[in-house]
Amino acid sequence: MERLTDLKTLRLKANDIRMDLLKALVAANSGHTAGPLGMADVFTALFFNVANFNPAEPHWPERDRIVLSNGHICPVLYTTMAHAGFFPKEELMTLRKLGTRLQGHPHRETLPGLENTSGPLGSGTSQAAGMALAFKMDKTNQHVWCLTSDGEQQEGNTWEGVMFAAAKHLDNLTVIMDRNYIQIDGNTEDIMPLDPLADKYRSFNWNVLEVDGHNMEALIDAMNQSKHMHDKPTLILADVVPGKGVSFMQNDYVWHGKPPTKDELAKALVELTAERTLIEQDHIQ
Ligand SMILES: Cc1ncc(C[n+]2csc(CCOP(=O)(O)OP(=O)(O)O)c2C)c(N)n1
Ligand SMILES: [Mg+2]
Repeated sequence: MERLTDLKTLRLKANDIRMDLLKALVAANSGHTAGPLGMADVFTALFFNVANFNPAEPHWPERDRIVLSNGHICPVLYTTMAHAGFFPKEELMTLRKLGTRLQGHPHRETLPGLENTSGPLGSGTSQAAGMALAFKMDKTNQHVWCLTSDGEQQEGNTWEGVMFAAAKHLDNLTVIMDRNYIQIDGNTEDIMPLDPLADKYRSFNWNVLEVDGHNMEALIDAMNQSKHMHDKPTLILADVVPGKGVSFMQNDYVWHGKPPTKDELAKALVELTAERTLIEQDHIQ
C-alpha cells in the first residue's frame, strides 16, 4: 500500500476517519464513541505511515500483524481499514447489523485483514506476544503491533503477556496503549489506580516511550523507534483525549459506550469540519 508521508495529509485522514466512524455509530444506534475518536490519530499513523501490509492481498504472509486488544474500539479499526482499502467504505454503515462482517466486537473469521477476535478485555498482549515469538522462531523481520487500553491493565492476563514478551526478548513487538484515563464507569485512577504505568512496564524489562497521542509526527517517530529497538519489547504510552475532536464528548466517560444521536452527530460534524479547515490552513500541527 502507498504510504502517506505528508503530515497534513495524515491529519486530514484522521479527521475523515473521525467523521466516518461517528456516522457508522449513528447508523448502528449502538456502540462505543470515546475510545475510537481518541485513537484516530494513532490508527492513522500506524496504518497509513508505519505498518507493512497490503489490503489487496490481506493474507500476504510477510505482512506485519496489527492486533486490537480492546475490541470495543473497533469502529476506529473498521473505519481505518475501509479507508486503507480492505473493504468498501459503504460497508461501514452495516456496523453491528445482523449478519455483518463488522461485529460490535471484532470477529476474525469473516473480515479479511482482521487479525484477531476480541471483546473480552486483556487477551491482546498475550496473543500479540505469541505471534511475535512465532516470527522470531521463523527468523522473519515482521513486526507485531498491539493496540491496548488502560482499562485492560486491570486484567491479569495482560501482565502474563507483558512478562512473557520481556522474557523472550520480543523486540519485534510494540504495544501501543490508549492511555485516556477513562474506563466504563469513571476515571481509571478513581476505580483501580494504574499509575505509574511507565515505571511498571520498565520494571518488567520493557522499553517505554511516552508520547502525545494526537501529535502525528511524534507518534510516527515513536513507532519507528520501537521497530529498531533491540532485545526488549516496546510500550508506547499514548496520552490520549477520549472523545477527541468533539467538545461535548472529550474527557467524559459517559461516552465510553454510547453512540451519538442524529442531532449530536450534526453538531459533531460541524466541529470536525471546522477542525478540517484549521488543518488545511496549517493552524493545527
Ligand atoms: C474481561 C472483560 N471484562 C469486562 C468487560 C466490559 N468492558 C468493556 S469496555 C470496559 C472498560 C475498559 O476500559 P478501557 O478499555 O480503558 O475503556 P475506554 O477507555 O474505551 O472507555 C469494560 C469493563 C469486557 N469487555 N471484558
Ligand atoms: Mg481507557
